[in-house]
Amino acid sequence: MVPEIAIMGHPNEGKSSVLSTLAEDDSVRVSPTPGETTHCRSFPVIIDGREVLRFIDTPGFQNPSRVLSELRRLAGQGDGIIRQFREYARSIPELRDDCELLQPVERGAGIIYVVDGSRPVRNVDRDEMEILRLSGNPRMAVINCKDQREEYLQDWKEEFRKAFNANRVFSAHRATYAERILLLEALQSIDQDWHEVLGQVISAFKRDWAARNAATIDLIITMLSDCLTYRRLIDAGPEELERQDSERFLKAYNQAIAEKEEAIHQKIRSLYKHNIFKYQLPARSLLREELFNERTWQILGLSKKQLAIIGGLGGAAIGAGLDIAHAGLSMGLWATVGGAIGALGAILGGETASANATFMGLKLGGQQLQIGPSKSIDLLFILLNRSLLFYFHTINWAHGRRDYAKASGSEDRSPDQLGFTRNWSSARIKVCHEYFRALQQENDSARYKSESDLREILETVLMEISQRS
Ligand SMILES: Nc1nc2c(ncn2[C@@H]2O[C@H](COP(=O)(O)OP(=O)(O)OP(=O)(O)O)[C@@H](O)[C@H]2O)c(=O)[nH]1
Ligand SMILES: [Mg+2]
Repeated sequence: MVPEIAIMGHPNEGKSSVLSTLAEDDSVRVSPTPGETTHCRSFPVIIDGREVLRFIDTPGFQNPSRVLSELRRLAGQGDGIIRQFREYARSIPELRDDCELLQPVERGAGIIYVVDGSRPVRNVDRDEMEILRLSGNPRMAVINCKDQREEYLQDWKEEFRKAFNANRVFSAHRATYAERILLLEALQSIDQDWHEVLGQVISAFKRDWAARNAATIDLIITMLSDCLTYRRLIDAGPEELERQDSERFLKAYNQAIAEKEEAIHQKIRSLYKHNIFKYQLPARSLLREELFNERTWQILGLSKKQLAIIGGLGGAAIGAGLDIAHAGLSMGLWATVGGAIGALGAILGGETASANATFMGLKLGGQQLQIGPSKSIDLLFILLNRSLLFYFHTINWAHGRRDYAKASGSEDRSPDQLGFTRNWSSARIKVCHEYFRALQQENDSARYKSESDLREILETVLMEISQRS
C-alpha cells in the first residue's frame, strides 16, 4: 500500500507551500488569503513510473475547539473516534471543512502538522494538536518560520512534545534536497510500521536524485562538446571583410552558442521539475571578470606568435581581425567573449587556405568564412561555471516558493560568485585541459578518456552542491 501523509494545520500557515516543496510540485495552489485550500487533494510522488508516496493537501482547521469537544464526547464510545466524528459532523454545515480535512486521518494517513513558528502559540493551536493526538495516527510537527523569527521556537517545541512523535524545522521557501531527505528520515522514525516502506521511499528518492544528476552531467557534457566544436560557415568574400562586417558574423556565432546553452539549461530545469521558476544567469558577473582578467582581455587569448601574425597580415585582413577583436571587447556581454576568441582563433578559408591560414585561419579572397571552433579554453570554463551556477540556483529554489521576482540577482545563498572551478585542484583543471585538447584535435580516444574523467568530477561536484543545506 502507498503510504499517505496528510499536511494539516491552521489556515494560511504554509501547509500547501510545505507540500509543494516536499513533493517538488509547483502546481500546488498557494495564496496569501487564508482558506485557499478547500478540499483534500492528493499529490502522488511517482518514481520510475510507480507511485511511492502520496501527500495530501488539506484545508485548515475551522472550528478546532468545537471539534475537540465533540471528540472528547465521543472518546468513551469505542474505537474510531475520527470516523464517528465525521459521521456526526457530515450533516452540520459549520463543521463541513473540519469533516473534509479529517478524511485522510480517518483512513489512517500519517500527519505532518504545519505551524508558522515565527508567531506565538495560541489556544486554538493547542486544540488542533490535541485533535491530532486523539486520532492516534503517526504524526510529526513541522515548523515553517515564515519570516525567519526564531524567538518562539522553544515554546512551540515544548507544546509539540505533548502531542507529537517528532518535530522538525523545515522551511517551505528554503528547504533543499538534503533537508527534504532529512524530513523523510525523521518521519520514518515515528512509526515502526512505516519504517520499512519509508526507507524504500527514501532510497527511491536518492536513486532518483542521482539519476537526475547523471542526466544533468550528460547534458552539460553534450553542451560543452557542441559549443566547443561549433563552427559556423558564412559566405563572405573580401568585399565583405573590407566592409568590416565582422560584427554580424560574431553575433551569429555568439547567438548560436547562447541558444545551445539556453536549450540545455531548460532541460536541466525540467529535470528538477521546475515549470515556473527560471533562474536568469547574470549577464555580467564577477565570475566572468575573474575568468577574463586584464591580461586575457587585452590579448583575447592569443599567443604572442598569433598576435604577430595578425600584425603581419595586410589590408582587409587586419581590418577584419582588429574589428572582431574590437567587437569582442566593446560588446561586453560575457557570452560574446568566447565567440570573439573563437572568431579570432579560427577564421578559415576554403580549399586553398594558405600556410598562414592554419594559424589565423583567415583566407583573403576566400568564399567562406568560418567562425569557430573556440581556440580558448576560457569558453569551456565559462560554460561549465554557468551550468553549475544554473544547477545550484535551480535545485535550491524550493517548489513552494512563489516570489519569483526575487529569483535572480543577489541571493543570500549564492555560492562564491567567482565560480565553482576556481578552487578546483590542478588535477581537475588538467582533466578540463585534456578534454578541451581532445575536442580540438578531434582525438576520439583522448576525448573518451577525458570525458569519463570529467563526468566523474562532475558527479562529485553536483553531489557536493546538493548536500549543501
Ligand atoms: N515568507 C514566507 N512565506 C511563506 C512561507 N510559507 C508560506 N508562505 C506564504 O504564506 C501564505 C500561505 O501559504 P499557503 O501554503 O497557501 O498556506 P496554507 O496553510 O496552505 O493556507 P490555506 O490553504 O489557506 O489554509 C502564502 O502567501 C505563502 O507564499 C515561508 O516559509 N516564508
Ligand atoms: Mg493550502
